[in-house]
Amino acid sequence: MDREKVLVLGTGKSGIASAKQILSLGGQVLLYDSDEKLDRQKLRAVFRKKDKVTILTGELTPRDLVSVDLAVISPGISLEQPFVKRIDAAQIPIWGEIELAYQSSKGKLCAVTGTNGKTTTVSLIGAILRSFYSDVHVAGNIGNPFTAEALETEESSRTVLEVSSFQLETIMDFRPDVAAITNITPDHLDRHKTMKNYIRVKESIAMNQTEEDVLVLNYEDAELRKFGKRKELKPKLLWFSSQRELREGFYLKKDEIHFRTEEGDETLLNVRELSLLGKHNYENVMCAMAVSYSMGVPMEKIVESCRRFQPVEHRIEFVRERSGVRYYNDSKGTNVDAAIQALRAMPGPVLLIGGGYDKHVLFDDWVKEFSGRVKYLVLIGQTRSQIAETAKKYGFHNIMFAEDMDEAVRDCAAYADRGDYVLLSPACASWGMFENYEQRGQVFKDCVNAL
Ligand code: UMA
Repeated sequence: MDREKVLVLGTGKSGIASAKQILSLGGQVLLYDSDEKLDRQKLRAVFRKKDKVTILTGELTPRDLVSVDLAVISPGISLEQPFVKRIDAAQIPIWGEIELAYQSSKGKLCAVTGTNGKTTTVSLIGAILRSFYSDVHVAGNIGNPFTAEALETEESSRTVLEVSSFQLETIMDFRPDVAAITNITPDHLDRHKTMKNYIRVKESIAMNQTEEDVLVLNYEDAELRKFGKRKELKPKLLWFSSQRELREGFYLKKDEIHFRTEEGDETLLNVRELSLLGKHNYENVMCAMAVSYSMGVPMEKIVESCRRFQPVEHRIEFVRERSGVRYYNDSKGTNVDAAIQALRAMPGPVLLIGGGYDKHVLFDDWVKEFSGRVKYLVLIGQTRSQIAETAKKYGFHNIMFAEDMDEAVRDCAAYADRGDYVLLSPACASWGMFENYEQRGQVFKDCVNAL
């Protein structure tokens, strides 16, 4: 990287962290963002005066590409963008932020992808690894760019990464010692166009793995079961299942998590000892156990950490009880499958807040779960009419539209009876109304606490 000229695309968390990594390695940075209204002075102030950073905004011209050795792309930027195609046509290699970090990282690496459960699984793996290893890094899509951690790693480090499909699109040599895919259901089809593409991208987490590596897969996901049978797949497979006893692997039997190997069957814990709710969470726990076990953590440390683990923020997070009504924040329920899991985890009647940014997916599977569970549906955001139409198609008519989160929360509070559950689980991304799902969740919690 020494003296190389690197074009960094995007000035969000990933772009800034990538630029800093390149500068630390002696490179020079052209930091680009399509947003021409960006405050360049504010952005420049993020760096030291002596740093070799040039900021470019608006249109990227052919002149900007002269003598550029490498481009590093942020995950939120689609490869279909005309400026990205121009960079590609100029034969400048394009690495994802994850790849840049990987090239400089040391120690052992595990990486988790999948449509849902990534954040909970990665947080739990982080907690388990910390119970045994002293130098642990938790990074990636979870909100802490890998490039912000990579140069801090040593041979003794253990890193766990949450990896999104956006990030996997631009890997090259990226090879985790242990990889896991939690599940694959429709999401981000506005970007990947077809389910086939989306599945292919998710599965590429294992593309550079060898016989020395481990791949953890969910046996109950039809796509993953097919994937695991492919002949060209090199890593050792470790399965988990919430539905059946496996000959080898982690599985749920009634309320107990078991681990079976050639040496025998061991009961590890009862799910009632966990603070996490719902079957999907038991799958996350088994996935985290399988990854941590493959990373060398002794089983008793794994079990102890699972027992102590608390749910992550914005994922079926209990907010408060008011007048006998319990409020849950599932702002991280940004797609249909995640929203179904949250709905299934509620033990009583639900007043559901949904809707948001349009990712071009269908809501039928979500709506089919409403019967016998949802009392009222309060809709916000761009997709509210589409969701309302889908709900009516299945005979569900208790629907209200709200202009903002405050109105949605107040509507729910007004219609809820003692013993009901108010759940924000939108089945959509937050963009358009909020900066990200964290902000949406925080606004929800503020509105609930202000009741
Ligand atoms: N930009 C352009 N041109 C474009 C599009 C975007 O210049 O055509 C610029 C924007 O003006 C902005 C920057 O790119 O300045 C944003 O980059 P980014 O969207 O990659 O955002 P980051 O802040 O770098 O955050 C990213 C991830 N965001 C996305 O994948 C959209 C974060 O995941 C991640 O936590 C972070 O890197 C650290 O790794 C968020 C997410 O929503 C949580 N992920 C999706 C999900 O979980 O479903 C995949």
